[in-house]
Amino acid sequence: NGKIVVITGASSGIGERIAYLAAEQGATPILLARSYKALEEIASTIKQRYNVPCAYYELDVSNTVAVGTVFNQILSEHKKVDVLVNNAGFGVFENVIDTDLSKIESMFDVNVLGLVACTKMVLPQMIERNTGHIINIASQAGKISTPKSSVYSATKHAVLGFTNGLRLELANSNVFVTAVNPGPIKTRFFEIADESGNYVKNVEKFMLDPDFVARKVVNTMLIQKRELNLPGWMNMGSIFYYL
Ligand code: NJP
Repeated sequence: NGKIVVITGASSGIGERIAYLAAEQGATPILLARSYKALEEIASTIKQRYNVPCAYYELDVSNTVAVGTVFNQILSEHKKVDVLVNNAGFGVFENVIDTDLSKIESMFDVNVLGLVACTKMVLPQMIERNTGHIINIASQAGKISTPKSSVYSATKHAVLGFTNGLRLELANSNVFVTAVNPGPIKTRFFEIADESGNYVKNVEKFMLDPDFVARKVVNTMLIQKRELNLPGWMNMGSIFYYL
């Protein structure tokens, strides 16, 4: 399909799976993350397996200056961005009283400000071309809060608020904005989020497969016109309280 699909947080988990599945559909994935070596390997697999171009750039989305530089480079090298998947993110599941302010700042910097900064870089050319799709990976935690994830949950509430507002701003255009709200997914996410392993132990049997989530995201990318409820929001799995 030749679409240029930029994916943040493409070095593992859902982002990596989205890259493979987008390539399978004939898109050109552009991979962003801090782990350059991992991106290099994923890009090489994509080119061999799916015979599509694939580029990758090292980027910490919380560095807004770097976001500007890397997206300008992408736009100059690839001429356009058809789809932006704002997927980079992390959580720390701790009571607020035990959480360092630096970790709290970092969650907001990556999950919220980074996402907004990346969005701002692709919007002008999407509006100008009157086509494009911004897909924000939010969470069920963006709809309901649970103990020990107050701050993570606050960041995902912010993502949902931003997504809904931006969608209204673009309501008369052909630029779509979607939020994806998954429940717990089997990824590396919990190595940081849940050091004790207690949360994972409780929800393991309900966890979503990253491929399942990635497939929903890639199917959403392929939508060409506004359909019932889509692109809008998408819920998957449920929310758990066993912290
Ligand atoms: O987790 P993981 P997921 N700058 O850890 C990147 C949301 N979610 O796939 O930079 C740039 O495998 C990191 O790359 P690297 C979750 O909130 C998850 O599950 O190389 N990139 C890696 O590629 C998140 O928004 C669950 O370390 C940064 C990627 O982000 C999204 O799903 C449930 C970065 C994280 O991959 C993907 O998470 C839910 C930075 N500063 C929502 N920091 C779940 N797993 O249960 C991190 O509802 N990354």
